[in-house]
Amino acid sequence: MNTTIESLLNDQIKYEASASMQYLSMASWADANGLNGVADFFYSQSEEERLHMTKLVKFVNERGGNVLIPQLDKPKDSFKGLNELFETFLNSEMFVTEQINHIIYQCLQHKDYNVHNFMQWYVTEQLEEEAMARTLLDKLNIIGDDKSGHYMFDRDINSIAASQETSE
Ligand code: OFO
Repeated sequence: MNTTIESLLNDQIKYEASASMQYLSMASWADANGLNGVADFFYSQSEEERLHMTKLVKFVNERGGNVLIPQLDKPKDSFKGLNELFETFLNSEMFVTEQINHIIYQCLQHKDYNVHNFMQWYVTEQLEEEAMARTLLDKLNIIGDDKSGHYMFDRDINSIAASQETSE
């Protein structure tokens, strides 16, 4: 495997792992603040990111590359409220999308069409996750500081997320 691509895939393993830990921290914050729907949503996002990480680990190994399991920075664990929580979610997804686009670009530069093909799954996944994060943050911006709005957002978040997935 080309060493530049191998190193980018190892970086991506770290980003997926960091997103998983960040979302676990957000789930725990929501759980501790009585927002059970939001907590469930982020527990499941955290699991998804872990799967994205594992998929990369397996792929690099299958291709005979060298996987470096990374040390992670401590995730953010305090939030002023739901808006900050979902801004963190959107920023994290936008960051990951940028990194994936960078890998795609480098695959084309190095003519690694195999990795390019493998990464298409991540491109689609990022499109969906970024759209979901944006939709949820838009809804929160409409709700503003209204407490009953936050109550309903927490009650409905998992059905909003599911309907977004089925409409894609
Ligand atoms: Fe790994 O899909 Fe989002 O970040």
